Amino acid sequence: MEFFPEVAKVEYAGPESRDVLAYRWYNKEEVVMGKKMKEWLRFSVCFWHTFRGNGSDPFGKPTITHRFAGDDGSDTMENALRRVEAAFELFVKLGVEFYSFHDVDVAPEGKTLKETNENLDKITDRMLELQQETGVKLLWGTANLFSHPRYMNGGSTNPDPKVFVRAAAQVKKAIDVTHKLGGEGFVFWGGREGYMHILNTDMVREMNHYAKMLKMAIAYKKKIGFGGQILVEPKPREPMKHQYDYDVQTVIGFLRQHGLENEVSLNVEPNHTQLAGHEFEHDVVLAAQLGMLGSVDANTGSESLGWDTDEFITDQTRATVLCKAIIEMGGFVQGGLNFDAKVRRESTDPEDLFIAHVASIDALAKGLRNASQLVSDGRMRKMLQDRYAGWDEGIGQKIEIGETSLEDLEAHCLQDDTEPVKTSAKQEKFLAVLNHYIS
Ligand code: XUL
Ligand code: CO
Repeated sequence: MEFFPEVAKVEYAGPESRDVLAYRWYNKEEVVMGKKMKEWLRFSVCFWHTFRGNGSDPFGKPTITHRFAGDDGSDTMENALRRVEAAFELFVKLGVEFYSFHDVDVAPEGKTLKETNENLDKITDRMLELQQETGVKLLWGTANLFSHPRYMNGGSTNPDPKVFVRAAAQVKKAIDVTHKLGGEGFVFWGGREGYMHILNTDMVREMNHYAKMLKMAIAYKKKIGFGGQILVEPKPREPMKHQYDYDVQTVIGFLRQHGLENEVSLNVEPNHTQLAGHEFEHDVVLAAQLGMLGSVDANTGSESLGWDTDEFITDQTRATVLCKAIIEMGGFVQGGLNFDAKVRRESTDPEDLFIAHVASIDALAKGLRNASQLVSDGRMRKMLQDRYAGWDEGIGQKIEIGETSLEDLEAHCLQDDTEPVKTSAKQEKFLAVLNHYIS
């Protein structure tokens, strides 16, 4: 059965095309800077927004109740099985090679853990067959430790150890099925790992418990020979008032505090970065430069709405800056660009799901092309190097290699007490040069 009869396979048609269901820039086998576009970009469709999102928001009921032909909107095993068939049809029609999911996205929860696990086994058996039939692979799996009421006070950071134990059992099973499906990663997104009020919260104890959960996951991964990366996805708030995985810098500090920096890498989502008060690209660039960028949840927020709107990236400038960071780190190893993005509540046609992915895939493919020229021309790199050139020689170099004390620098200053020459930061020039690569 065809689940999206209204949409044909999306093909590369070149820049002259005016078809919103064709690729103008994403020519997956084409080589850009020594690698195929599909290898640089490693696009992934997320299961939760694309197949479980229903358009509801804090003010309104679902607007999207039937995602695909035959979707009866129910949370039954029959519909779950139909849903995975529909999902693989969408992946194949888009030509995307990866997907991601939470345990609860694909299989209905049973009355007991045992029943839930059996449901998950059955559905993931079919997913494995579909992977083998289509060649589509799993980018990462994750356990949803935030939707069920039992997790209202957190999963790994819950004041009640009984909830922690339940969360651990769920994490174990989610790692098991991710391993079975050959997933390249397993994500921890701490949606409720934080607090609503500081007065009723023992922050340090909660964060230590969170580290314990990560350590057990790493131990289990090694025990079963799961080769995927363990990832933490930062987000500063929403649903909680404060979340422990605030942003990249905070998470790296936490990982180093617990000796986990070599075991865990980061899944960075630009919309979360924006919620932390940074620019769209800040966390991606920082994590990439620190060698900690495992994967990206490719989306963006909206300047005029204060919450996590999870929009598809369609802006070429943003796409170019994002791809510049990916090229400069040499590309992903096990990660990719996962569309943790959703169509608007008002976009209710099944074809809108396709149009949204195609628009973002193409914007990012154009971003990759732009960034490859920007990086290979080396003009901006040279401008940056020039700005820091003083550190490559003389006293600057001595400070960098740790050969100086405060007394040395005082002596240096007393000997040459002239004012530093004012040097322009050239921000507008950097932006002008960036624009030379965007057309
Ligand atoms: C929520 C979010 C999650 C994670 C996976 O803001 O980004 O969907 O990506 O749990
Ligand atoms: Co995300």
